[in-house]
Amino acid sequence: TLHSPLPSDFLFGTASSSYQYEGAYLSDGKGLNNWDVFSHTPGKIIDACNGDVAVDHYHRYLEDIELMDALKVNSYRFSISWARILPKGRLGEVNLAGINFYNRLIDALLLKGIQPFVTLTHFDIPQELEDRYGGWLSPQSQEDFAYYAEVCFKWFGDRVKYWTTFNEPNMQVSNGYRNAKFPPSRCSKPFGDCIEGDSESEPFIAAHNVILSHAAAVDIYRTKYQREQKGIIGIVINANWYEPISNSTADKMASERALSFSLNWFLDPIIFGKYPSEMEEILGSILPKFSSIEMVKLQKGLDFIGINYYYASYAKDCIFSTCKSGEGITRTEGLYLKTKEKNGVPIGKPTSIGWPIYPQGMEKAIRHVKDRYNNIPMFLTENGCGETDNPNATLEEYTNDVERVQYMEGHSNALFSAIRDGADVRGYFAWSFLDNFEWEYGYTRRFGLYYVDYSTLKRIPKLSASWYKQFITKHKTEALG
Ligand code: GCO
Repeated sequence: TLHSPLPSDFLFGTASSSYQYEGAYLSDGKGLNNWDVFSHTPGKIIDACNGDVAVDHYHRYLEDIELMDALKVNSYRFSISWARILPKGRLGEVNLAGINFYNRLIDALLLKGIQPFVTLTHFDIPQELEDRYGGWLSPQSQEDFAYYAEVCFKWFGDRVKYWTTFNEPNMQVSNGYRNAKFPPSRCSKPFGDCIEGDSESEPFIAAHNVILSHAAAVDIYRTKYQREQKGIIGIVINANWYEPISNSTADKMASERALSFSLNWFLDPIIFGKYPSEMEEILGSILPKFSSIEMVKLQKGLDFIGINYYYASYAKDCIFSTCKSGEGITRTEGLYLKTKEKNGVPIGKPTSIGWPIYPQGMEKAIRHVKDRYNNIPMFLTENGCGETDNPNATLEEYTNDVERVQYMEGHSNALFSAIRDGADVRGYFAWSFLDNFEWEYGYTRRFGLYYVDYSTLKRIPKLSASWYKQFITKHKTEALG
């Protein structure tokens, strides 16, 4: 077998987010956030559950860090709940009880040699910002995000060396403003009982404000904190892959458009100061423009890219051939048809939630980012296998997650080959440490290396937890030896 290609300072971690894990939704002065309000709205979450308790990480973080230590991880990716720190978004005082929770979490991690890898916003924002000015639809969000980011740098930056501004903004704005699967539940095409937006431009307006918010936070970090605190700052994008459905030029272009309308949408402006040309051509005046002042702000860029990869789809051209219905086909989505199969054959074996297993897609996504963005440092910030919860399963069936082990094996091999090929990937985070609240799917989808019994909140290791521990041990030993 080949020697481990991983550098000795490689980060092996697990990933989580505040709303999906913490619970304690009204504790210690936290304000309501958009997910609290959304998940309490009937009809939004399929099992009618919410994150009020979630996996109670807020109270059980010490136990959870013990379990992480047992896994031998050397990093933990989590997000900060903005509404815990600034209950009203910007106005009002910093909530010291919220600050103290993250101080205790960070200190306890560092005591075990586990590096905090911190997301500033993983979908949840103070509800007050939605109510006051419509959240990301307003340019005011930029100032408020920058203010919040600075509070975090100031309080935590002495110990946090890895920052990311946003998690998967590409999913966030599509789900929040196009198909109403996420708050603020707006849509540009009819979908369930969404609040119909005034135009199809909303996802692009929200994205524009997110990109400039990222830039504002990076600017503050660079000018006031980075020299002293010596950390790095980036953004996390969903990088699910698109294979052209045929060798035709039209279908190859369709897969490139699919990437432009998801991943490059955010990374191109941050790195090159402009939107992808395919987006400009197709969207015309729907796509906001960067003013010259904004272009200057964008020049701060980022230090690394975080990639979340789960699965791949096929992309079929919808410009030169007709697409009757399906995801991706409208002008604002990029004019390609997204399918999971070709002639009835799936691109990869689907897990029980229907996501095809296709590790080559991860390798290709890494290569795409490497080539397009000049081999910038990358972290694989999420990768994992989701299963539909079967309430009749025995504990033995829950914990014997052979499919998840195979998934992780396949994807770690894809990661190694990308690294051998020269990609500068510096860490891997399994999604997820524990089973948790899976957004609009509530508790019906499980991604954890640890099974969570939601009636007792007990955490029980699955086979994948012991696999991951062995995997980490093996690579750490090889890197040293
Ligand atoms: C994200 C993801 C996670 C999900 C995971 C499984 O945005 O980072 O949506 O929060 O839980 O991707 O779907």
